[in-house]
Amino acid sequence: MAKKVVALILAGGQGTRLGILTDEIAKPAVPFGGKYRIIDFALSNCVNSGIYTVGVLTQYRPHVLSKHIGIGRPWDLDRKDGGVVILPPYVAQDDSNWYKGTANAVYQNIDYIDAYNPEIVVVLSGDHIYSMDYNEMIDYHLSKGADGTVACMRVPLSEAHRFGMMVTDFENRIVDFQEKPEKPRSDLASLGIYVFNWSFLKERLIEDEQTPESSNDFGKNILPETVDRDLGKLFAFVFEGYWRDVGTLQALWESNIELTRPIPPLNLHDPTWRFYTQTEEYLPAYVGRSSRVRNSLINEGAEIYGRVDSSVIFQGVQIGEGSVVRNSVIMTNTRIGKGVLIDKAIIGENSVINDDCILGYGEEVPHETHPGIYDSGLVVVGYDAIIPAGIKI
Ligand code: ADQ
Ligand code: ADP
Repeated sequence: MAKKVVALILAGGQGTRLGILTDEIAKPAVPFGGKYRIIDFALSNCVNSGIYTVGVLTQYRPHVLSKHIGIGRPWDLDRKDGGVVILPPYVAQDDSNWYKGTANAVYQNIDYIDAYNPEIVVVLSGDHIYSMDYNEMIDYHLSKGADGTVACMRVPLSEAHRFGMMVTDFENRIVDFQEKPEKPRSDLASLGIYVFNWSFLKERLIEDEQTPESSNDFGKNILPETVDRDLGKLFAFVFEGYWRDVGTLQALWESNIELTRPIPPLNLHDPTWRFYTQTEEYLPAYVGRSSRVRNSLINEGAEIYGRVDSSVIFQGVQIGEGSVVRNSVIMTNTRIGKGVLIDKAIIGENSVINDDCILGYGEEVPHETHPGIYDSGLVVVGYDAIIPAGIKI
């Protein structure tokens, strides 16, 4: 890559819609795919794209995230020149008001960025699962002579209220941008992945901070203002690869279970596009004599004596004899006793599910056991939970 690029990963979001899974940790630190955490995907995309200067902008409960990223060794980001840096907010008042919005988070770190004097800054969200070569987007951005470029995808109109929605002209220039509109004017949704010329962005951020009524957010302020007041040229880059927003429990569950298909839409085995993570050492996984395992991801340290089907089994998970785990995500070090039935559930790390429990929403779970607490059709057990023997959820 000819141009000097700095990547900024926005990793401060609280992710209220992930409920109990984000009570203690920021959304980008939520475990995913058997051994990863969500932020591993953005970090790996950076290094695979040859971007080795990465700032991670934190806010809400950054402890697990900081520990996970450490000095960045698994991603080859433990470097003297560049590398990965965790950027906490400057003024610590309470748990959620340190940064105002995403643009303020970048504004607060202008000095960090300036120190590298980059031509281009890539702003990424730390809570998406995707595989993307940012060079393609940067090349497109340069070829358009853009000030900023927004990655986008077509979505069903019923989903538009969750996204920044844009209208483009014949050459893909953005002529209208609305953040989470009730009445969308197109089906082109922003993926929250931005490429900016740094000189342009810096000027916009400084101006935005001087606007008292602004919430200092890319989607709510920077992008629509740039378009409405014609302050610069923004282009849309249509992305056609794998991209998932795992911001709801249902979406998190689905993208995990997708990995168990014979040909998964996201290929973790692509030797040219590996995803890296920081993990502890575990013993080899052991699959016992009475077990039956199919279409599943089984990670190191797992011990399986029961039946596992279409599930993601994280490291160090134990599944006892006579237990059945289907269509479920069982996170690190969870212990499942004997005779347990789990179908369509997410079980958080370090949980204990004692003998003869029945959890889940799947076909194998008898109907009368559904309390109907969550209409998402999914049972979610938080981290460190202990479910007493014989409980039905
Ligand atoms: P949302 O994801 O709803 O929409 P937001 O909640 O601002 O927007 O989160 C964006 C990213 O920034 C997330 O990774 C979040 O963790 C992080 N974040 C939020 N506030 C932060 C802060 N103060 N400091 C650091 N990080 C912070 C955005 C765009 C939409 C787009 C969708 C795509 O605003 O236009 O369609 O992403 O998912
Ligand atoms: P937000 O405030 O971020 O929109 P919500 O609390 O409304 O988040 O939750 C979003 C979705 O997740 C809802 O459909 C809700 O029913 C579901 N949900 C929330 N917590 C749980 C949980 N513990 N188990 C299963 N589904 C849940």
